[in-house]
Amino acid sequence: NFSLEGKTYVVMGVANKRSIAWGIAQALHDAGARLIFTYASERFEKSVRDLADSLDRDDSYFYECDVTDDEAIEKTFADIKNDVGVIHGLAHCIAFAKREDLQGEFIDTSRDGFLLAQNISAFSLAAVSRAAKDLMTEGGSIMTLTYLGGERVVQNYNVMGVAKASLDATVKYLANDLGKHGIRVNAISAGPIRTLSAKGVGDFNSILKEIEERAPLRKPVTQEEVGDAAYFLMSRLSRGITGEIIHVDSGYSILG
Ligand code: 0WD
Repeated sequence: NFSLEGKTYVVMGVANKRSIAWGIAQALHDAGARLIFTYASERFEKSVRDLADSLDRDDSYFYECDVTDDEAIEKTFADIKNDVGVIHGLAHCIAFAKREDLQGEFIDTSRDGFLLAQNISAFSLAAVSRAAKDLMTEGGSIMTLTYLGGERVVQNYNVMGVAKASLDATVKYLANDLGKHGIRVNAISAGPIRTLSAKGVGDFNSILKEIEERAPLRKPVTQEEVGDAAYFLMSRLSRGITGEIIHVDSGYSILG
């Protein structure tokens, strides 16, 4: 059966109703799951709580967790352990790069900008997986969000493309480490979706237009479509899949 009733999932990275993380949260909720939300700073707390309030259940939990801070990660998962005990999965929907590094040429990326993007967008998956592992005593499913710009050059994606390449490799190494504990680790490579983060990418409109004109399905993907794929990855339907990068992108990645 496909229900997530009785299961608990951590969703990291809901910023607002356009966030891909919110599409994932809704899909997991609709399947009966209990949700735990984490947000980067106080600034996002109200919008995350307001969104969660629109779901018809009152056993959600909320924690502030800046993933650049080891102590914050440790504290967040200690608190989760204390408040709910076992978790069954985690959706990592977090990335960041400086706006100036998401336009022009990659070659101009600063050391700081490079390391910041790697830290928040790639290393953080390893850091939160390590902390979450101890709460996944019944096995689990960890997933992250990646993008085609990590596999090949996408104009303006620059430093974030390199961070996504690193994230994709991180998924594989984590899958290898955690498989023996019954924990799977996968990524969804989402097509472009207009979100807060997408605003930072130079000329995002022409990326979307290209999807409408050339992707096999001739339309951009939605948060709901990514959410349903996330639901599949969290459910037992995907129990044989780990270390995989699933493209939910209207088929765009098959084009040359
Ligand atoms: O086209 C797109 N939008 C695509 C996005 C296509 C393919 C992949 N993705 C990826 C992004 O790279 C990212 O990994 O999906 C993920 C989610 O991005 P999003 O939904 O496009 O963007 P947004 O709604 O801005 O969410 C990004 C989150 C925010 O949420 P919270 O509530 O946690 O603040 O990443 C967060 C950001 O604030 N974030 C951090 N979270 C914790 N610690 C940090 C941090 N230091 N920095 C940024």
